[in-house]
Amino acid sequence: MGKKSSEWFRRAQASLPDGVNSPVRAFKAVGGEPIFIDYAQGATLYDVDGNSYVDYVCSWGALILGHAHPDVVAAVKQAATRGTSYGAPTPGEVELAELIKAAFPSIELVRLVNSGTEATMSALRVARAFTGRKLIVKFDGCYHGHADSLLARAGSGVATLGLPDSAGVLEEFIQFTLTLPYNDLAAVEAAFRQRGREIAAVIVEPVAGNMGCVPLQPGFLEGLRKITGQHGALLIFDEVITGFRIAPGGAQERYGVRADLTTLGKIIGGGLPVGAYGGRRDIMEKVAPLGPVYQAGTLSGNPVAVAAGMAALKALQQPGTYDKLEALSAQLESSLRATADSTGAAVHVNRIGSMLTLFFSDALVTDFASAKRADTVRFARFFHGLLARGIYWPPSQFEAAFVSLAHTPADIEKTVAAAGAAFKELR
Ligand code: KE4
Repeated sequence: MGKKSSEWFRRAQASLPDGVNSPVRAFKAVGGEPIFIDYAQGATLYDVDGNSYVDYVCSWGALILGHAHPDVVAAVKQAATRGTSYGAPTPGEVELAELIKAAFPSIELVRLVNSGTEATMSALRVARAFTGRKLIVKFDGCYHGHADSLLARAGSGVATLGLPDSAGVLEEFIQFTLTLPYNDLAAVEAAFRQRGREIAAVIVEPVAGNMGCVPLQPGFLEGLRKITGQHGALLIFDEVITGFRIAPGGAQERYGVRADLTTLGKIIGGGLPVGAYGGRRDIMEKVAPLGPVYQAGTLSGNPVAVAAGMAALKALQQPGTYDKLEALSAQLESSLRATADSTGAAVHVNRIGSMLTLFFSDALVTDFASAKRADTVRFARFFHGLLARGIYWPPSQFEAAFVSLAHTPADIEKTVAAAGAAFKELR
């Protein structure tokens, strides 16, 4: 821990809850104090003590191009000179909406907001208004932002009336949230058999990133699509992480299953605050002022954020972008597996595209229950072993690591060498 970082952390704790503006940044899951970042460039972070790190957090997935991408910086600079916010419609937000629709054929109408939380909260409201039903199904271990009705998790196995996962979330707020085991289609079928007519929507991370990276079993998305269709419930894909990450059109493009509503965030803002929710026109026409579902935002579609998002999405359209990400990510996965094997470390790597998690578990991780069996103490020691060697891995076993287009094979080699040394320290 650098001296200046410690000083900043102390000072931050006097003004911010535990010195951070989002809990996962505080290193609570791995111990120690967070490092304070001075600046970043490409795949590298520089902390206030002058240390540098290969970054695999990438602003929790937002920075698929890497930090301070020249196109994004130029677009932000140019937009800012024209004013930072008008609270009135602008051509840029229309163009960003069109870029999103071009990648997601299931999105006929879209509303820009300022975060993934706003996107999912609004999508649920629209789903309830459209169907006239109350119940929402989510999956244990999936995180969809911090809206009250989504801060719920299974109390036990099958369909469960949510138990608050956060103080201040009243049971009344989540009594209409059913939480099911991820990847368990039988549990979904049972819930719909029991209460199908009350279920407004199923919301799912089509590749989970928030229990660590956990892909869905083959057929699960198709099963959700079928069951929701049969019962008149909506299928909501929370693609805040996967959108433009695992393919330009996210999981819907990669797996060929269309959602009724899709939520987006992170990458579409190019590192600035942009979220979005959208989908079928007949559903989205419920949104004010066209329809009766109220949702608003002072800075929604903000011209500077939209300029960053458009620059990022346009940069991603370069030919070979996703092939390059796949090659880098595959190299990281295979080298980490080989190094773990050679040092006898009991780890499992789950990877989809350029999102991956290294679980300290000798068993497959296919849902939250199996993810929670990972050895978080060893993960914490591994995390610090990497950090001390200039690698900034996500500070939680239950988060995904991200590869960006700014990472190089040399970065991957440095990472794998550091991982090998860190694994050895665990012996
Ligand atoms: P935001 O409100 O943080 O922009 O988005 C919420 C959200 C919604 N859906 C998914 C699938 C998400 O992953 C997120 C946010 N992800 C977390 C960590 N994976 C953001 C990091 C943080 O909370 O600080």
